[in-house]
Amino acid sequence: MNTNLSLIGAPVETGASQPGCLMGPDALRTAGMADTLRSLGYEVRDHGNAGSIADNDVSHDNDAIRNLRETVGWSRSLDDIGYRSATEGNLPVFLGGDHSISMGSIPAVTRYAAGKGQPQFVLWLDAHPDFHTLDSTRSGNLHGTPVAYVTGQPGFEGVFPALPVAVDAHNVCMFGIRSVDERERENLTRCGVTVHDMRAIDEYGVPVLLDAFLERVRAANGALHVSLDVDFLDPTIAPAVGTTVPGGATFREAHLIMEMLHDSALVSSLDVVELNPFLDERGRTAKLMVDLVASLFGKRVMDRPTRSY
Ligand code: 4U7
Ligand code: MN
Ligand code: MN
Ligand code: MN
Repeated sequence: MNTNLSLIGAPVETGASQPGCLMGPDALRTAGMADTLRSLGYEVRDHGNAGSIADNDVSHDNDAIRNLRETVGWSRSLDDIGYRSATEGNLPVFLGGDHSISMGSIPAVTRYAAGKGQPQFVLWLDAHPDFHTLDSTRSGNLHGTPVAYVTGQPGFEGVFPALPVAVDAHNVCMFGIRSVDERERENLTRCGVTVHDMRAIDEYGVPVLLDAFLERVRAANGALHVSLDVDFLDPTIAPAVGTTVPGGATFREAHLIMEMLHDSALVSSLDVVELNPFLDERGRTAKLMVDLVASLFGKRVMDRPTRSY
């Protein structure tokens, strides 16, 4: 795994209905993100918070859509910053901000991977598939649309930046899903996204499902982006999120995913999104997110041989 990490703060809340994600990057910093990663042996550079380039006048005829220009502005700016960070040899860690930041982070890393001849894979850890298009969204909250955009679903053209390379929907694997809107369900099935809902985790457990996906990434020599939404976790352990859904991943399920990701050595970029510090209890969700990121970057209880594949 790349040991040069760049932290990119993305104080974005215009994609969500509830205010508060704006404070996400700073809460993750306060919970010790940079020093925790340094203590694991990484070179960590905190680039501070990015800004939006909101000098566009895009529009769309779905009147439900909220803050379209701001979100397009953020996706441009995060795409620039993320791409630069990757080309400079770093592993970008995007500190959100709501999940609309993936409309910048994923295009950036996908473009970078394509330049090296690598297909992009995405592990989406979320209660929701975020697979609405600009036409299908009812809430109009753009944090519900990033996966549709980055996989090149129709209707984003002329509004969001054109994607030089889209992520192949077959290379997206979702874990923790338990709230899917009807239009999303139809499109997910049609496009061939792998959706491991909570029932799949109950029935098979994390290792069987995750090993199969990691094996595919490895076989394709792919780049792997991990997008971790706070609401992937059960709300009893992670209350600081505006879109809680009961029945989420447990503490150990989440850590096991991170530990297996570390052992795979495949991860090339990361989003930590949807933390709303305004809804937190004495920083416990922020601390849990930092702890999960630490597991992804190699924190372990005991030294053990790396799992062989
Ligand atoms: B998140 C929702 F209707 N699907 O479109 C919508 F249920 O980034 C939720 O995963 C979107 O938190 C959740 O608004 C976006 C809703
Ligand atoms: Mn999400
Ligand atoms: Mn979600
Ligand atoms: Mn395919």
